[in-house]
Amino acid sequence: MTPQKLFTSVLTTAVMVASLGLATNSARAADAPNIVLIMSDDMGFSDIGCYGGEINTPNLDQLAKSGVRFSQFYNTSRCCPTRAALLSGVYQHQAGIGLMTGEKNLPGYRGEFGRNVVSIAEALSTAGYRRYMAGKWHITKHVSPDGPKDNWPMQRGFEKFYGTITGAGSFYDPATLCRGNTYITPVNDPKYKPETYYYTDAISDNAVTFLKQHADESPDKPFFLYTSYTAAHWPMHALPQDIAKYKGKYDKGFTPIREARLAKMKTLGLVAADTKLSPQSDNWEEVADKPWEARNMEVYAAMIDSMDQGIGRIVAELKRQGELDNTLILFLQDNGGCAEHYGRNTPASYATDLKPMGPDDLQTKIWPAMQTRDGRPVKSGEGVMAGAEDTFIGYGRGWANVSNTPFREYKHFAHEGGISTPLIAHWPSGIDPSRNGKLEHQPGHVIDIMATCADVAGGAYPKKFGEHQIIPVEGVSLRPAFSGKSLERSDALYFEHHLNCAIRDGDWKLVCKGKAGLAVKQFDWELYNVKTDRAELQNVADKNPEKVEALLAKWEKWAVRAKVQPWPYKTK
Ligand SMILES: [Ca+2]
Repeated sequence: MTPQKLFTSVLTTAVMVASLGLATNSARAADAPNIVLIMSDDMGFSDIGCYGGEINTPNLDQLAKSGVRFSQFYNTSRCCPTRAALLSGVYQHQAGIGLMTGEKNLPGYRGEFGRNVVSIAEALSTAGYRRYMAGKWHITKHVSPDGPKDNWPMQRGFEKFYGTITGAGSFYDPATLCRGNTYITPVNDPKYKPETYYYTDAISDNAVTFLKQHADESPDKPFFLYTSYTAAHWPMHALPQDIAKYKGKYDKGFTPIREARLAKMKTLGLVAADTKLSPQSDNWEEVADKPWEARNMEVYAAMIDSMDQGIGRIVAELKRQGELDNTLILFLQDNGGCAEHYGRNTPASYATDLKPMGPDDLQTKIWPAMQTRDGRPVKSGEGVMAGAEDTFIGYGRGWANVSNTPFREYKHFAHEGGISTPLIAHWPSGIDPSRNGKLEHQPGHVIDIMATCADVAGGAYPKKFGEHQIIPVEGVSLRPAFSGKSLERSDALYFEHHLNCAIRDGDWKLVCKGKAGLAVKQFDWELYNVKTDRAELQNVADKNPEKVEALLAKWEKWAVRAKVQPWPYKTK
């Protein structure tokens, strides 16, 4: 086609698109689907309604009803490594983020998203996708407003970005808040001026704005939208109207909620009918301040409720544009419920000489925020009722145990409570209606998301990007599972974070909490058949020494290949 003809064709298409209004993408080559990847933060396997929870998540439930839910999908058990594996399609160590964003001077532990990998946004740029991001980034050690910024979203494939460069922070005044490459504050951003600033809403609203702008700017192109919520990571911050919905709901403590969730999970078919609850971590009768502890869970539920409302607004905008049918929406969580103790101790004292902050003043501490913008101290510890901007509380181990019903352990760990996540896949044009509301029981991992995106976008995973050679993707496309077919996985799934290690091979899982200074073989490895014992209650390692040995050998081979070793592992 000559340039003149191409121009005429584009012009004709543009006129056609304009005349048909928003509800068309007929100009798009090969009809590649849009992709909306939504991830939440520090939530347990059974929190949302369609995975057994009592928390009100009608929008996620609706996506599940008209899509497919995966019952054995895995993350890496922590924020940074999950984001590195999710965005690159390789294990997090291979992408340089085996631990968090700290430099350990080892290839797998650089604390920086490597240039030997591409992000999904970079990969999809080669397939003509527009790429937008709203939310938490957290895969670079460089968070200063003065740079370097070469591993920030705009330098790793995204064309528009609103969100935070680092992890946790206040929902009313997030530290490291940026628009594009520029640091902003909730009060000096000319492009977003809500009546009440709340980060979850800000992420949802900016995501919707990016979708609206896309319809105006490039309706002939598919888009990739990465929406990375910080709900429901500590601090427990939520809006009063959302907290009010859960008033009194958790007054009876941990046990009734765990039991109700397990019963619902069995009804939904998410776990086997004979699944038992893992041991309960905390006794409600021994909780000293029950109203305080119940309030923490009310606020946690409200945070998730608010996120679901925002997902509803994103879905509504896709529907309004006529794009919902040809959009692959994926929802998942970055790690299991969090038993960390942050915000649960009362400081000895609070500053009394605080001054109000100006509109351009940045929160200098990421957590806890030192003060509110109007000059009040931020308070922690028992008795401080969570929710408002002058509080900073974590919901604690007892509720994290509830979030991870019926599994053992938490965020950080390779047991099922740490690494299990929902995955909802919704794509009316790409998933047969006969699969609507169905469960998919094949195991999957966040490394599969890149392969899936590349697959549906038409094979957009590059071997070379710029001047950099790109390592092969480790995950497999989930697309066959959308229609009930077998995944083309030839290897096991592997885990390592903070010496917590596991291998999932078929129905077998070998898992441990490792200890620094010991050789890998000296770790206390546990063996489970997760088909019959997903809650990991019957360790059968002693009865199956050959299986343990074989799986351990496989894990060690992977650990060397994937740059997990040598970390603090002894070789002998
Ligand atoms: Ca997290």
